[in-house]
Amino acid sequence: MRDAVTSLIKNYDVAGRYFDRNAIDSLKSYFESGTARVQAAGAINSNAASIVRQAGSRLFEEQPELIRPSGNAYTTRRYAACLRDMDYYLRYATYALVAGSMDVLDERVLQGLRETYNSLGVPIGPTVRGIQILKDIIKEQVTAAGVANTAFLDEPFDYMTRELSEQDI
Ligand SMILES: CCC1=C(C)/C(=C/C2=NC(=C\c3[nH]c(/C=C4\NC(=O)[C@H](C)[C@H]4CC)c(C)c3CCC(=O)O)/C(CCC(=O)O)=C2C)NC1=O
Repeated sequence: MRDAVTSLIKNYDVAGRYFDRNAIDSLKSYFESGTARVQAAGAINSNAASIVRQAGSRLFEEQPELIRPSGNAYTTRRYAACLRDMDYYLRYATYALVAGSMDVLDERVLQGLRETYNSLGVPIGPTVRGIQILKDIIKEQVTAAGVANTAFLDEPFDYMTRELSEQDI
């Protein structure tokens, strides 16, 4: 698992090169955004359970068929599994935010996930929507916590939805 700094070091070391202007710029941007990223993680962590509950309610309000008898989130067990998955997406998104790298998502979340979902009939479209709702909610909360520019929060959520949506079935 890598973060923004170790990825950069690895790339430059492979080429046997000192950091150049590009590397220095990306290091600067990583460290300059560090406080905001850590602040965001703090705001998310202290509210994670409630964020997941809210995101679940919004998703099931928009797509009530998911929790009807023919829906994939029907039954208490599957409903709980769905919210647990949302909790995974939120927790790993905060890791990726702090790391400044999506590597942790590839390694711990996305590997083999589409295959698992396909084999269990977990619908990808509504899952992607659930991840977007999580993103909307945390942007509201992180803004409320006093972080002015929240654009950086998009990346892990957009990354997961992009990777999950690449349908090959
Ligand atoms: C940390 C990385 C990680 C992820 C991401 C993960 C996902 C994951 N979700 C699963 C199931 C599931 N996932 C869902 C999710 C949903 N169903 C819906 O209709 C909604 C759209 C959606 C919620 C938003 C459901 C309902 C199941 C249970 C399906 C079943 O057993 O029939 C399973 C199958 C095994 C299990 O039930 O635990 C995995 C592996 N596991 C992991 O270790």
